[in-house]
Amino acid sequence: QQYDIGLIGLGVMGRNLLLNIADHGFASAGFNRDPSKVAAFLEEGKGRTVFGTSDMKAFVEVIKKPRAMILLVQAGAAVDAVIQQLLPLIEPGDLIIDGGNSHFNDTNRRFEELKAKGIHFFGMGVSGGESGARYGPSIMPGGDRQAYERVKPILEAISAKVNGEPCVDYMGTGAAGHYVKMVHNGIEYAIMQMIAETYDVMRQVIGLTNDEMHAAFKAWNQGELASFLVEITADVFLKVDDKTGNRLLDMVRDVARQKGTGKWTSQAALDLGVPLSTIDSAVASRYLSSYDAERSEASKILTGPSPMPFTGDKQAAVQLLHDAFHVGMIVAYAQGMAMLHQADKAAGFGLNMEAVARIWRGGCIIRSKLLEDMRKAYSANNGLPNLLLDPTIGGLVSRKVPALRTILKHAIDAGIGAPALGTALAYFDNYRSNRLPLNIIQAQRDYFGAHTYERIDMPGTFHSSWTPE
Ligand code: NBP
Repeated sequence: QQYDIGLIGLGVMGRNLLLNIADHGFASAGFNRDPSKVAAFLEEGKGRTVFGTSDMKAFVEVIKKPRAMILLVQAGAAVDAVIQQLLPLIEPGDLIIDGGNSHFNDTNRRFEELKAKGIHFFGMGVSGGESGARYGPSIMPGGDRQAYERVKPILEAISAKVNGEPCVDYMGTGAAGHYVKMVHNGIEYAIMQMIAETYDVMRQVIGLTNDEMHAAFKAWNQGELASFLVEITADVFLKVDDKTGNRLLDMVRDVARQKGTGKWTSQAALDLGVPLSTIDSAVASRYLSSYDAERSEASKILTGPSPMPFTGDKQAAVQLLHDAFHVGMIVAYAQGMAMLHQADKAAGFGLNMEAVARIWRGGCIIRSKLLEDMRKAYSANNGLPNLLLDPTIGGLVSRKVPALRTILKHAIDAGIGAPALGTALAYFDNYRSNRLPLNIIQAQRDYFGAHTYERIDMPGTFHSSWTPE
Protein backbone atom coordinates (compact mmCIF):
# COMPACT_ATOMS: atom_id res chain seq x y z
CA GLN A 1 0.00 0.00 0.00
CA GLN A 2 1.28 3.44 -0.97
CA TYR A 3 -0.05 6.57 0.74
CA ASP A 4 -1.15 9.84 -0.88
CA ILE A 5 0.46 12.07 1.71
CA GLY A 6 2.64 11.89 4.82
CA LEU A 7 2.63 14.03 7.95
CA ILE A 8 5.37 14.38 10.55
CA GLY A 9 4.44 15.46 14.07
CA LEU A 10 1.28 13.83 15.37
CA GLY A 11 0.77 16.44 18.11
CA VAL A 12 -2.37 18.51 18.58
CA MET A 13 -2.43 20.00 15.08
CA GLY A 14 -0.75 17.18 13.14
CA ARG A 15 -2.90 14.33 14.44
CA ASN A 16 -6.12 16.21 13.77
CA LEU A 17 -5.08 17.46 10.34
CA LEU A 18 -4.07 13.95 9.24
CA LEU A 19 -7.35 12.45 10.49
CA ASN A 20 -9.16 15.18 8.54
CA ILE A 21 -7.16 14.22 5.42
CA ALA A 22 -7.96 10.53 5.97
CA ASP A 23 -11.67 11.35 6.44
CA HIS A 24 -11.65 12.80 2.93
CA GLY A 25 -10.53 9.50 1.42
CA PHE A 26 -6.79 10.18 1.06
CA ALA A 27 -4.47 7.39 2.16
CA SER A 28 -2.57 9.04 5.04
CA ALA A 29 0.76 8.16 6.60
CA GLY A 30 1.91 9.66 9.92
CA PHE A 31 5.25 9.81 11.70
CA ASN A 32 5.97 10.70 15.31
CA ARG A 33 9.13 10.15 17.38
CA ASP A 34 7.07 9.14 20.36
CA PRO A 35 5.33 5.83 19.49
CA SER A 36 2.47 6.48 21.92
CA LYS A 37 1.28 9.34 19.66
CA VAL A 38 1.47 7.00 16.66
CA ALA A 39 -0.65 4.44 18.50
CA ALA A 40 -3.20 7.12 19.48
CA PHE A 41 -3.42 8.29 15.86
CA LEU A 42 -3.91 4.74 14.53
CA GLU A 43 -6.59 4.07 17.13
CA GLU A 44 -8.51 7.23 16.20
CA GLY A 45 -7.97 6.56 12.50
CA LYS A 46 -9.47 3.05 12.54
CA GLY A 47 -11.70 2.38 9.53
CA ARG A 48 -9.73 4.82 7.35
CA THR A 49 -6.66 4.18 5.17
CA VAL A 50 -3.98 5.22 7.64
CA PHE A 51 -0.44 4.19 8.46
CA GLY A 52 1.73 5.27 11.38
CA THR A 53 5.33 4.71 12.45
CA SER A 54 8.20 6.04 14.53
CA ASP A 55 10.66 4.89 11.88
CA MET A 56 11.41 7.75 9.48
CA LYS A 57 12.69 5.40 6.73
CA ALA A 58 9.55 3.26 6.85
CA PHE A 59 7.47 6.46 6.74
CA VAL A 60 9.22 7.80 3.66
CA GLU A 61 9.04 4.44 1.85
CA VAL A 62 5.25 4.16 1.97
CA ILE A 63 4.52 7.59 0.46
CA LYS A 64 3.61 7.77 -3.25
CA LYS A 65 6.30 9.39 -5.42
CA PRO A 66 6.87 12.23 -5.95
CA ARG A 67 6.26 12.43 -2.22
CA ALA A 68 4.32 15.13 -0.42
CA MET A 69 5.00 15.47 3.32
CA ILE A 70 3.57 17.97 5.78
CA LEU A 71 5.54 18.95 8.89
CA LEU A 72 3.59 19.97 11.98
CA VAL A 73 6.32 20.21 14.56
CA GLN A 74 7.25 23.02 16.89
CA ALA A 75 8.48 26.07 14.95
CA GLY A 76 12.23 26.75 15.03
CA ALA A 77 15.01 24.18 15.48
CA ALA A 78 12.64 21.18 15.29
CA VAL A 79 11.71 22.04 11.68
CA ASP A 80 15.38 22.15 10.65
CA ALA A 81 16.10 18.94 12.57
CA VAL A 82 13.29 17.06 10.84
CA ILE A 83 14.34 18.35 7.41
CA GLN A 84 17.91 17.16 8.07
CA GLN A 85 16.58 13.70 9.02
CA LEU A 86 14.44 13.56 5.89
CA LEU A 87 17.08 14.68 3.41
CA PRO A 88 19.06 11.43 3.12
CA LEU A 89 15.81 9.50 2.65
CA ILE A 90 13.96 11.57 0.04
CA GLU A 91 14.55 12.38 -3.63
CA PRO A 92 14.59 15.42 -5.91
CA GLY A 93 11.03 16.32 -6.87
CA ASP A 94 9.66 15.45 -3.43
CA LEU A 95 7.74 18.13 -1.58
CA ILE A 96 8.02 19.25 2.05
CA ILE A 97 5.28 21.51 3.41
CA ASP A 98 5.89 23.27 6.70
CA GLY A 99 2.45 23.67 8.25
CA GLY A 100 3.65 25.12 11.59
CA ASN A 101 3.94 28.73 12.66
CA SER A 102 7.45 29.22 11.32
CA HIS A 103 9.01 32.65 11.02
CA PHE A 104 8.91 33.85 7.41
CA ASN A 105 12.68 34.43 7.39
CA ASP A 106 13.26 30.77 8.28
CA THR A 107 10.85 29.75 5.51
CA ASN A 108 12.75 31.81 2.93
CA ARG A 109 16.05 30.27 4.06
CA ARG A 110 14.67 26.70 3.96
CA PHE A 111 13.13 27.31 0.54
CA GLU A 112 16.53 28.31 -0.88
CA GLU A 113 18.42 25.50 0.87
CA LEU A 114 16.01 22.84 -0.36
CA LYS A 115 15.72 24.28 -3.86
CA ALA A 116 19.47 23.77 -4.24
CA LYS A 117 18.86 20.08 -3.53
CA GLY A 118 15.93 19.79 -5.94
CA ILE A 119 13.40 19.46 -3.12
CA HIS A 120 10.20 21.49 -3.37
CA PHE A 121 9.23 23.34 -0.22
CA PHE A 122 6.49 25.64 0.84
CA GLY A 123 5.34 27.31 4.02
CA MET A 124 1.70 26.94 4.89
CA GLY A 125 -0.19 28.68 7.69
CA VAL A 126 -2.91 26.56 9.26
CA SER A 127 -5.43 28.25 11.55
CA GLY A 128 -8.38 27.02 13.53
CA GLY A 129 -6.73 25.28 16.45
CA GLU A 130 -7.43 21.67 17.28
CA SER A 131 -11.01 21.47 16.03
CA GLY A 132 -10.22 23.53 12.93
CA ALA A 133 -7.46 21.09 12.00
CA ARG A 134 -9.85 18.18 12.59
CA TYR A 135 -12.96 19.46 10.83
CA GLY A 136 -11.89 22.32 8.54
CA PRO A 137 -9.14 24.88 9.03
CA SER A 138 -8.30 27.98 7.07
CA ILE A 139 -5.12 27.21 5.14
CA MET A 140 -2.60 29.77 3.87
CA PRO A 141 -0.07 28.15 1.52
CA GLY A 142 2.60 30.14 -0.28
CA GLY A 143 5.84 29.62 -2.15
CA ASP A 144 6.32 27.11 -4.93
CA ARG A 145 3.10 27.39 -6.97
CA GLN A 146 3.57 24.22 -9.02
CA ALA A 147 4.17 22.26 -5.84
CA TYR A 148 1.01 23.76 -4.35
CA GLU A 149 -1.01 22.60 -7.35
CA ARG A 150 0.03 19.02 -6.51
CA VAL A 151 -1.60 19.10 -3.08
CA LYS A 152 -4.39 21.56 -3.90
CA PRO A 153 -7.10 18.85 -4.16
CA ILE A 154 -6.23 17.56 -0.68
CA LEU A 155 -6.07 21.04 0.87
CA GLU A 156 -9.34 22.12 -0.75
CA ALA A 157 -11.04 18.95 0.48
CA ILE A 158 -9.97 19.35 4.12
CA SER A 159 -10.36 23.13 4.50
CA ALA A 160 -13.35 24.92 5.97
CA LYS A 161 -16.00 25.99 3.44
CA VAL A 162 -17.98 29.22 3.33
CA ASN A 163 -20.92 29.14 0.91
CA GLY A 164 -19.22 26.16 -0.69
CA GLU A 165 -15.95 28.04 -1.26
CA PRO A 166 -12.86 26.41 0.29
CA CYS A 167 -10.93 28.46 2.85
CA VAL A 168 -7.62 27.82 1.13
CA ASP A 169 -5.93 29.54 -1.77
CA TYR A 170 -2.43 30.13 -3.02
CA MET A 171 -1.20 33.23 -1.20
CA GLY A 172 1.89 34.13 -3.17
CA THR A 173 5.56 33.49 -3.73
CA GLY A 174 8.34 32.99 -1.16
CA ALA A 175 7.19 32.95 2.43
CA ALA A 176 3.80 34.53 1.61
CA GLY A 177 1.86 31.74 3.36
CA HIS A 178 3.70 32.09 6.64
CA TYR A 179 3.68 35.87 6.37
CA VAL A 180 -0.11 35.96 5.95
CA LYS A 181 -0.50 33.52 8.86
CA MET A 182 1.74 35.69 11.04
CA VAL A 183 -0.38 38.77 10.34
CA HIS A 184 -3.51 36.67 10.96
CA ASN A 185 -2.14 35.91 14.42
CA GLY A 186 -1.30 39.58 15.00
CA ILE A 187 -4.91 40.54 14.20
CA GLU A 188 -6.01 37.73 16.53
CA TYR A 189 -3.95 39.30 19.37
CA ALA A 190 -5.55 42.71 18.74
CA ILE A 191 -9.13 41.42 18.65
CA MET A 192 -8.58 39.34 21.80
CA GLN A 193 -7.16 42.38 23.60
CA MET A 194 -10.15 44.51 22.53
CA ILE A 195 -12.50 41.82 23.82
CA ALA A 196 -10.63 41.93 27.13
CA GLU A 197 -11.05 45.71 27.26
CA THR A 198 -14.74 45.42 26.36
CA TYR A 199 -15.14 42.86 29.16
CA ASP A 200 -13.44 45.26 31.57
CA VAL A 201 -15.87 48.08 30.69
CA MET A 202 -18.80 45.67 30.97
CA ARG A 203 -17.90 44.47 34.44
CA GLN A 204 -16.25 47.55 35.95
CA VAL A 205 -18.17 50.43 34.37
CA ILE A 206 -21.58 48.99 33.52
CA GLY A 207 -21.50 46.42 36.34
CA LEU A 208 -22.72 43.44 34.33
CA THR A 209 -22.70 39.94 35.81
CA ASN A 210 -21.13 36.99 34.03
CA ASP A 211 -24.59 35.90 32.90
CA GLU A 212 -25.35 39.35 31.51
CA MET A 213 -21.99 39.42 29.71
CA HIS A 214 -22.72 35.99 28.28
CA ALA A 215 -26.05 37.28 26.99
CA ALA A 216 -24.44 40.38 25.46
CA PHE A 217 -21.73 38.46 23.60
CA LYS A 218 -24.24 35.83 22.53
CA ALA A 219 -26.48 38.53 21.06
CA TRP A 220 -23.49 40.19 19.37
CA ASN A 221 -22.65 36.88 17.76
CA GLN A 222 -26.08 36.82 16.12
CA GLY A 223 -25.46 40.14 14.33
CA GLU A 224 -22.82 42.15 12.52
CA LEU A 225 -20.07 41.03 14.93
CA ALA A 226 -20.66 37.31 14.36
CA SER A 227 -17.22 35.80 14.73
CA PHE A 228 -15.41 32.88 16.32
CA LEU A 229 -13.78 34.99 19.06
CA VAL A 230 -17.08 36.64 20.07
CA GLU A 231 -18.77 33.22 20.03
CA ILE A 232 -16.23 31.54 22.33
CA THR A 233 -16.18 34.58 24.62
CA ALA A 234 -19.93 34.14 25.19
CA ASP A 235 -19.29 30.53 26.27
CA VAL A 236 -16.40 31.43 28.58
CA PHE A 237 -18.69 33.37 30.97
CA LEU A 238 -20.84 30.31 31.66
CA LYS A 239 -18.24 27.72 32.61
CA VAL A 240 -18.51 26.75 36.30
CA ASP A 241 -15.35 25.79 38.23
CA ASP A 242 -15.70 22.26 39.54
CA LYS A 243 -13.30 23.08 42.40
CA THR A 244 -15.06 26.10 43.92
CA GLY A 245 -18.43 26.37 42.20
CA ASN A 246 -17.52 29.91 41.07
CA ARG A 247 -17.40 30.90 37.43
CA LEU A 248 -14.11 29.50 36.16
CA LEU A 249 -13.24 32.78 34.41
CA ASP A 250 -13.15 34.53 37.80
CA MET A 251 -10.61 31.96 39.04
CA VAL A 252 -8.18 32.37 36.13
CA ARG A 253 -4.99 34.42 36.72
CA ASP A 254 -4.75 37.59 34.64
CA VAL A 255 -1.34 36.80 33.13
CA ALA A 256 -1.62 36.19 29.37
CA ARG A 257 1.03 34.00 27.77
CA GLN A 258 2.15 34.05 24.15
CA LYS A 259 4.08 32.02 21.65
CA GLY A 260 5.52 35.01 19.83
CA THR A 261 3.60 35.36 16.58
CA GLY A 262 2.06 38.68 17.70
CA LYS A 263 5.52 39.97 18.57
CA TRP A 264 6.85 38.86 15.17
CA THR A 265 4.03 40.78 13.47
CA SER A 266 4.92 43.94 15.37
CA GLN A 267 8.64 43.47 14.71
CA ALA A 268 8.03 42.95 10.99
CA ALA A 269 5.77 46.02 10.87
CA LEU A 270 8.45 48.15 12.49
CA ASP A 271 10.95 46.92 9.91
CA LEU A 272 8.51 47.70 7.09
CA GLY A 273 7.60 51.11 8.49
CA VAL A 274 3.93 50.26 8.88
CA PRO A 275 1.88 51.63 11.81
CA LEU A 276 0.37 48.64 13.61
CA SER A 277 -0.62 50.20 16.90
CA THR A 278 -3.54 47.94 17.87
CA ILE A 279 -1.43 44.80 17.49
CA ASP A 280 1.55 46.46 19.22
CA SER A 281 -0.64 47.43 22.15
CA ALA A 282 -2.04 43.89 22.38
CA VAL A 283 1.49 42.45 22.58
CA ALA A 284 2.51 45.09 25.13
CA SER A 285 -0.61 44.37 27.21
CA ARG A 286 0.35 40.70 27.45
CA TYR A 287 3.83 41.74 28.56
CA LEU A 288 2.40 44.15 31.15
CA SER A 289 0.13 41.38 32.44
CA SER A 290 3.18 39.26 33.21
CA TYR A 291 4.51 41.89 35.65
CA ASP A 292 1.94 40.70 38.15
CA ALA A 293 4.14 41.05 41.25
CA GLU A 294 4.98 44.65 40.33
CA ARG A 295 1.34 45.37 39.53
CA SER A 296 0.34 44.08 42.91
CA GLU A 297 2.88 46.38 44.55
CA ALA A 298 1.81 49.33 42.40
CA SER A 299 -1.85 48.76 43.21
CA LYS A 300 -1.05 49.56 46.85
CA ILE A 301 0.88 52.75 46.09
CA LEU A 302 -0.56 54.34 42.96
CA THR A 303 -4.00 55.84 43.01
CA GLY A 304 -6.64 56.62 40.42
CA PRO A 305 -10.40 56.91 40.16
CA SER A 306 -12.49 53.96 41.25
CA PRO A 307 -15.32 52.82 39.02
CA MET A 308 -18.60 54.47 40.16
CA PRO A 309 -21.86 52.55 40.49
CA PHE A 310 -23.54 52.67 37.07
CA THR A 311 -26.87 54.49 37.01
CA GLY A 312 -27.58 54.70 33.27
CA ASP A 313 -29.41 52.42 30.87
CA LYS A 314 -27.44 49.16 30.74
CA GLN A 315 -28.86 48.08 27.40
CA ALA A 316 -27.94 51.39 25.78
CA ALA A 317 -24.44 51.17 27.26
CA VAL A 318 -23.99 47.65 25.88
CA GLN A 319 -25.10 48.89 22.46
CA LEU A 320 -22.51 51.69 22.58
CA LEU A 321 -19.88 49.15 23.56
CA HIS A 322 -20.95 46.96 20.65
CA ASP A 323 -20.37 49.82 18.22
CA ALA A 324 -17.08 50.80 19.88
CA PHE A 325 -15.80 47.23 19.63
CA HIS A 326 -17.05 47.04 16.04
CA VAL A 327 -14.86 50.04 15.13
CA GLY A 328 -11.89 48.57 17.01
CA MET A 329 -12.22 45.25 15.26
CA ILE A 330 -12.32 46.89 11.82
CA VAL A 331 -9.24 48.98 12.65
CA ALA A 332 -7.39 45.82 13.74
CA TYR A 333 -8.11 44.13 10.40
CA ALA A 334 -7.38 47.37 8.52
CA GLN A 335 -3.95 47.72 10.12
CA GLY A 336 -3.05 44.05 9.56
CA MET A 337 -4.18 44.13 5.95
CA ALA A 338 -2.46 47.46 5.28
CA MET A 339 0.69 45.72 6.53
CA LEU A 340 0.11 42.88 4.05
CA HIS A 341 -0.32 45.44 1.28
CA GLN A 342 3.05 47.04 2.11
CA ALA A 343 4.80 43.69 2.67
CA ASP A 344 3.55 42.59 -0.73
CA LYS A 345 5.07 45.67 -2.34
CA ALA A 346 8.37 45.11 -0.53
CA ALA A 347 8.66 41.34 -1.02
CA GLY A 348 6.79 40.95 -4.32
CA PHE A 349 4.62 38.11 -3.00
CA GLY A 350 1.93 38.80 -5.62
CA LEU A 351 -0.68 38.69 -2.84
CA ASN A 352 -4.30 38.45 -3.82
CA MET A 353 -5.93 40.43 -1.02
CA GLU A 354 -9.41 39.26 -1.99
CA ALA A 355 -8.20 35.68 -1.44
CA VAL A 356 -6.77 36.58 1.97
CA ALA A 357 -10.12 38.03 3.12
CA ARG A 358 -12.00 35.13 1.49
CA ILE A 359 -10.06 32.32 3.16
CA TRP A 360 -10.20 34.04 6.57
CA ARG A 361 -14.02 34.01 6.49
CA GLY A 362 -14.13 30.41 7.75
CA GLY A 363 -12.06 27.93 9.73
CA CYS A 364 -9.61 30.35 11.33
CA ILE A 365 -9.53 32.07 14.71
CA ILE A 366 -10.23 35.54 13.23
CA ARG A 367 -13.13 34.38 11.06
CA SER A 368 -15.95 36.89 11.18
CA LYS A 369 -18.86 38.22 9.22
CA LEU A 370 -16.95 41.49 8.80
CA LEU A 371 -14.59 39.80 6.36
CA GLU A 372 -17.33 39.58 3.73
CA ASP A 373 -17.30 43.38 3.26
CA MET A 374 -13.50 43.32 3.30
CA ARG A 375 -13.47 40.69 0.61
CA LYS A 376 -15.78 42.86 -1.50
CA ALA A 377 -13.54 45.88 -0.95
CA TYR A 378 -10.48 44.01 -2.25
CA SER A 379 -12.49 42.44 -5.03
CA ALA A 380 -13.24 45.96 -6.25
CA ASN A 381 -9.62 47.09 -5.77
CA ASN A 382 -6.81 44.61 -4.99
CA GLY A 383 -4.43 47.55 -4.55
CA LEU A 384 -6.50 49.24 -1.82
CA PRO A 385 -3.84 50.52 0.62
CA ASN A 386 -6.16 50.62 3.62
CA LEU A 387 -9.64 49.19 4.24
CA LEU A 388 -10.70 52.49 5.84
CA LEU A 389 -10.50 54.01 2.35
CA ASP A 390 -13.21 51.67 1.09
CA PRO A 391 -16.44 53.73 1.00
CA THR A 392 -18.60 51.04 2.67
CA ILE A 393 -16.14 50.22 5.45
CA GLY A 394 -14.93 53.79 5.97
CA GLY A 395 -18.54 55.02 6.03
CA LEU A 396 -19.50 52.44 8.65
CA VAL A 397 -16.53 53.35 10.86
CA SER A 398 -17.29 57.07 10.56
CA ARG A 399 -20.89 56.43 11.64
CA LYS A 400 -19.94 54.25 14.59
CA VAL A 401 -16.82 55.99 15.85
CA PRO A 402 -18.73 58.35 18.20
CA ALA A 403 -19.58 55.26 20.28
CA LEU A 404 -15.87 54.50 20.65
CA ARG A 405 -15.22 58.07 21.82
CA THR A 406 -17.96 57.80 24.45
CA ILE A 407 -16.82 54.40 25.70
CA LEU A 408 -13.22 55.56 26.01
CA LYS A 409 -14.33 58.62 28.01
CA HIS A 410 -16.14 56.27 30.42
CA ALA A 411 -13.08 54.03 30.65
CA ILE A 412 -10.80 56.99 31.38
CA ASP A 413 -13.17 58.33 34.03
CA ALA A 414 -13.30 54.92 35.67
CA GLY A 415 -9.50 54.55 35.64
CA ILE A 416 -9.55 51.65 33.22
CA GLY A 417 -6.78 51.37 30.66
CA ALA A 418 -8.10 50.33 27.26
CA PRO A 419 -4.94 50.55 25.14
CA ALA A 420 -6.06 48.68 22.03
CA LEU A 421 -9.42 50.45 21.71
CA GLY A 422 -7.70 53.75 22.57
CA THR A 423 -5.04 53.34 19.96
CA ALA A 424 -7.63 52.24 17.38
CA LEU A 425 -9.36 55.60 17.82
CA ALA A 426 -6.07 57.51 17.71
CA TYR A 427 -5.14 55.67 14.51
CA PHE A 428 -8.51 56.52 12.95
CA ASP A 429 -8.23 60.19 13.92
CA ASN A 430 -4.64 60.54 12.74
CA TYR A 431 -5.17 58.55 9.56
CA ARG A 432 -8.01 60.86 8.55
CA SER A 433 -5.95 63.98 9.32
CA ASN A 434 -4.32 65.98 6.56
CA ARG A 435 -2.46 68.17 9.06
CA LEU A 436 -0.79 66.21 11.83
CA PRO A 437 1.19 68.03 14.53
CA LEU A 438 4.41 66.36 13.38
CA ASN A 439 5.56 69.58 11.75
CA ILE A 440 6.85 70.42 15.23
CA ILE A 441 8.95 67.24 15.26
CA GLN A 442 10.56 68.33 12.01
CA ALA A 443 11.25 71.74 13.56
CA GLN A 444 12.84 70.13 16.62
CA ARG A 445 14.94 67.80 14.48
CA ASP A 446 16.16 70.71 12.40
CA TYR A 447 16.82 72.72 15.61
CA PHE A 448 19.05 70.16 17.33
CA GLY A 449 20.42 68.14 14.44
CA ALA A 450 20.18 70.29 11.30
CA HIS A 451 18.09 67.47 9.81
CA THR A 452 16.29 69.95 7.49
CA TYR A 453 12.58 70.27 6.82
CA GLU A 454 10.20 70.73 3.91
CA ARG A 455 7.69 73.59 3.60
CA ILE A 456 4.00 73.49 2.84
CA ASP A 457 4.20 76.39 0.37
CA MET A 458 7.25 75.64 -1.78
CA PRO A 459 9.35 72.63 -2.82
CA GLY A 460 12.88 71.94 -1.57
CA THR A 461 14.59 71.23 1.73
CA PHE A 462 15.38 73.96 4.22
CA HIS A 463 17.46 74.50 7.31
CA SER A 464 17.00 77.35 9.73
CA SER A 465 18.58 78.58 12.91
CA TRP A 466 15.75 78.13 15.43
CA THR A 467 17.57 79.63 18.44
CA PRO A 468 15.89 82.82 19.60
CA GLU A 469 17.97 85.85 18.46
P1 NBP B 1 2.41 19.93 19.79
O1 NBP B 1 3.33 20.33 20.90
O2 NBP B 1 1.10 19.34 20.12
O3 NBP B 1 3.16 18.91 18.83
C1 NBP B 1 4.46 19.14 18.40
C2 NBP B 1 4.90 17.97 17.56
O4 NBP B 1 6.22 18.23 17.12
C3 NBP B 1 4.95 16.64 18.32
O5 NBP B 1 4.41 15.65 17.48
C4 NBP B 1 6.45 16.44 18.54
O6 NBP B 1 6.84 15.09 18.59
C5 NBP B 1 6.99 17.04 17.30
N1 NBP B 1 8.43 17.35 17.37
C6 NBP B 1 9.10 18.27 18.10
BR1 NBP B 1 8.33 19.42 19.28
N2 NBP B 1 10.40 18.26 17.90
C7 NBP B 1 10.59 17.29 16.98
C8 NBP B 1 11.75 16.78 16.36
N3 NBP B 1 12.95 17.30 16.59
N4 NBP B 1 11.59 15.74 15.52
C9 NBP B 1 10.39 15.21 15.27
N5 NBP B 1 9.23 15.67 15.82
C10 NBP B 1 9.35 16.68 16.67
O7 NBP B 1 2.27 21.23 18.88
P2 NBP B 1 1.03 21.75 17.99
O8 NBP B 1 0.15 22.59 18.83
O9 NBP B 1 0.46 20.63 17.21
O10 NBP B 1 1.81 22.75 17.00
C11 NBP B 1 2.52 22.34 15.85
C12 NBP B 1 2.77 23.56 14.99
O11 NBP B 1 1.50 24.11 14.60
C13 NBP B 1 3.51 24.69 15.70
O12 NBP B 1 4.31 25.37 14.78
C14 NBP B 1 2.38 25.59 16.15
O13 NBP B 1 2.80 26.92 16.35
C15 NBP B 1 1.43 25.46 14.99
N6 NBP B 1 0.02 25.79 15.27
C16 NBP B 1 -0.58 25.38 16.43
C17 NBP B 1 -1.92 25.71 16.64
C18 NBP B 1 -2.65 25.27 17.89
O14 NBP B 1 -3.78 25.73 18.09
N7 NBP B 1 -2.09 24.40 18.71
C19 NBP B 1 -2.62 26.43 15.68
C20 NBP B 1 -1.99 26.80 14.50
C21 NBP B 1 -0.66 26.48 14.31
P3 NBP B 1 6.97 14.28 19.99
O15 NBP B 1 5.61 13.82 20.32
O16 NBP B 1 7.87 13.15 19.63
O17 NBP B 1 7.57 15.21 20.99
